[in-house]
Amino acid sequence: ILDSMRGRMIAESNHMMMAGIREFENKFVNADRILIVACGTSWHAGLVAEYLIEDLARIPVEVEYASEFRYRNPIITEKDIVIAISQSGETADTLAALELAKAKGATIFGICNVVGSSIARATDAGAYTHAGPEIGVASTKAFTAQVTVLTLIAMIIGSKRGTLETTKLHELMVELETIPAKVEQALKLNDQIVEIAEQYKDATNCIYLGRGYNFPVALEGALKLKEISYIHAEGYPAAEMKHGPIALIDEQMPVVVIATKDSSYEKIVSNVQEVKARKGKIIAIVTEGDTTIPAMADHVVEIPETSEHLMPLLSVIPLQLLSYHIAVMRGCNVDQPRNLAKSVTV
Ligand code: F1P
Repeated sequence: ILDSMRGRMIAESNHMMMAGIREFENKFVNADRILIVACGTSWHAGLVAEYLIEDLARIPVEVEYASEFRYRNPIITEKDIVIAISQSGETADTLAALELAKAKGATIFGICNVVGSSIARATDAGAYTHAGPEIGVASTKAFTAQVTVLTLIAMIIGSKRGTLETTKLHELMVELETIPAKVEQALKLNDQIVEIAEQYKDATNCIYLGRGYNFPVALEGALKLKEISYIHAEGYPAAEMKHGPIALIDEQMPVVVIATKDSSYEKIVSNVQEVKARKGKIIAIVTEGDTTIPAMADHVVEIPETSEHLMPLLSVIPLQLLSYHIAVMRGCNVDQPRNLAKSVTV
């Protein structure tokens, strides 16, 4: 299965004239460290990759805001692999970050959606996401495609390095095949999300909480709400809430908790209890069949079960739908939000 998957990736990347992952495989396998540079949604995909690569391939990963990278004299060596992620492939900060890393001798792998874009051309190798054109300014399907490519990379390196056991690899490959059908299922939540959006369309603030693989998803959910509906929203690791943001919680505060069944589930139950005790309005994204968190939540959105490694591919969908419907109800232009550019080239 792995070979066929790898074959598919190589066929894609060769087709698009990027060198592809096969030629890069040994570099990845022998890397001491992987640095990921990106902005916005692509940065959130990079954070998912940090969990994936460290867990499955046991290579240290650092995820950097490309917009900050060059201002702090970063330590980069020839042994580093830098993954630059960008939907548009034109984001000036990401391009500048990869050029800085390249000048210091690092090898650059690109993950871009737009074929022939500036970032794709500046890399040593890479993979296109082929998500199709993002019609709107805010990235949505690009996130899913970026996370998918990064998942495959983590699985391939993990299996090559021997850190990902064959049985576990096989399970993940089989599960990955089920994801398109599960995405379809998650999209059927649309009508339910319209009802939730109706109740929160006039909110002025919103908190998103997640743990583990769902932490970057919490950040992404908050970013989508800010970008297209102009509601102030912040995402936090669920346990970070008690280090400050908990002061914000009262009966007016919607709190979106991404609490699917995974290794951190028990911990997030206690975070939900803390929100409940302060009368926050809980919108819980849970795994189908869960009963513990639904018993405490004001709204429950059930998504299909999957491996925690693949969960961001599903858990982001209700959050994207929620932002979309709230934005439409508020009369915002979801395709062309104010002040935002599709490619931030300055
Ligand atoms: C990065 C990004 C997007 C965001 C908006 C502004 O773009 O921050 O994530 O939704 O469009 O730009 P990119 O480098 O992935 O093209």
